[in-house]
Amino acid sequence: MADEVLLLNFWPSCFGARVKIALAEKGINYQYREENLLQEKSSLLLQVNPITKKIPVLIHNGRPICESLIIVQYIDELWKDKAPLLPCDPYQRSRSRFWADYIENKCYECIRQILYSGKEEEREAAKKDFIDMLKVLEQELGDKPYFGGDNFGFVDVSLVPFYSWFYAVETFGNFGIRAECPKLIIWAKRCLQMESVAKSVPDPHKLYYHALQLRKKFGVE
Ligand code: GS8
Repeated sequence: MADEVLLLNFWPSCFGARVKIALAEKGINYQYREENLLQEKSSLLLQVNPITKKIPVLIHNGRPICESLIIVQYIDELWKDKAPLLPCDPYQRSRSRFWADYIENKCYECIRQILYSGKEEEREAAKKDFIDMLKVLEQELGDKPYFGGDNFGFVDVSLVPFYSWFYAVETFGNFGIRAECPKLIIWAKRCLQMESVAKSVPDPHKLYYHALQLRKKFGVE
């Protein structure tokens, strides 16, 4: 029986983009259902993720999997005929998970504060944290083409969707990111040359207008 795969997502989400990249890397056909989080959540989302009520959710043969990094690992473990996203060596796997966790704990929160915090000092602190975090990641990348070495993998999947937000973050935050971490920018552009990434990440200009709408809603100026 063919696998039934359904992704619940909201188009601006970096978390959903991770799952789309992983599915594309593995060549999995799936159905896509857009959740408009600016309006009411669907009854399906509330049913399949009653705990956090967040997207993305992957529903595989009727069974839901939540949390983007867990979903990406599930995809990697299940569909093994394509190149793995996580390394095989347990130590290298733990390192990949460490960096994905580091990104998870910092990246979105910095972007959220820079774009939407009503307090200037919070926005300024978040800008500094964001640059510091990117520099740490740039150092970890070093001269490798991808975080795991020669092949695109789990840490790349975890981070690259956030690059789409750089344009909005730089414009609304009125600061420059690109000159601070040039190697990371080259890495992001390298990843974007891959079809699986290019077709999965949100468009930076659409994200800018999405952020503009939310800033108006939250009264940030
Ligand atoms: C984050 C998902 C998330 O924040 C993951 O899947 O990796 N750690 C989780 N999803 C947001 C949309 S993206 O900004 C969401 O669903 N928000 C709805 C809500 O908070 O009610």
